[in-house]
Amino acid sequence: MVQPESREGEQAQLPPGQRLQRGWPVTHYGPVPRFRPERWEFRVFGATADGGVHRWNHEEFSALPHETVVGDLHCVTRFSMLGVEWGGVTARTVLALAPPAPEVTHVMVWAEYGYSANLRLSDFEAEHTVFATHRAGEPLTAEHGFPVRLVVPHLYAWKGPKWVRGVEYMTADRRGFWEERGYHNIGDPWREQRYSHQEEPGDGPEP
Ligand SMILES: Nc1nc2c(c(=O)[nH]1)N[C@H]1C(S)=C(S)[C@@H](COP(=O)(O)O)O[C@H]1N2
Ligand SMILES: [Mo]
Repeated sequence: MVQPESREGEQAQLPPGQRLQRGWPVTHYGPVPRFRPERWEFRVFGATADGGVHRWNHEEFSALPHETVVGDLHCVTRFSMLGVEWGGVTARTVLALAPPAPEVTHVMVWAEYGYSANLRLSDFEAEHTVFATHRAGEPLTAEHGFPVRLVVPHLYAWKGPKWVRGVEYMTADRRGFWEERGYHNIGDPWREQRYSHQEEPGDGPEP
């Protein structure tokens, strides 16, 4: 039997070892945090250019320039979603509003309950890296990260914390939550960088 052409096209867009997921499963460690708008803020701290902490409350963050980005989601447990429409604030907008010091090489993105993911500045500043508030025009649901989750379409999805609360600018690399627990420091699905034992010299700090 001949496969419909769209399936073949989608297969070609899947990184090695991944399969297509219909629908949108919920995947995370720990409980779903409750959103408390009066306590919520988005903080940029660490090695900022002006040495200060930049903060936005929910109303202020919601008023930042809103853009739409199309990007995939690849979970290291092997399911992928292709061509998802995300709406929100691009990492480039955050970098422009809260510039990093020239020495910054990496960022740590922090979420509720201490979840974190480290990224090279080059991955963070990619044009499709987005602090998503919406998916396909609809606000995110609580389970998918409301009010804000990061999406880094070219890396495995653990690099995109749900329930983001802040970004730390770093002048050296440091492992985040899953990177400390055996997952690859960089996490490029096209190179199948799943586990820290696959790391090569220069891919990250000592595990
Ligand atoms: N705060 C937080 N964000 C997280 C995780 C988590 O455990 N905690 N899991 C990550 C993983 S492994 C995946 S695959 C995606 C799943 O996003 P989804 O539940 O919206 O599909 O969220 C990522 N973001
Ligand atoms: Mo995942």
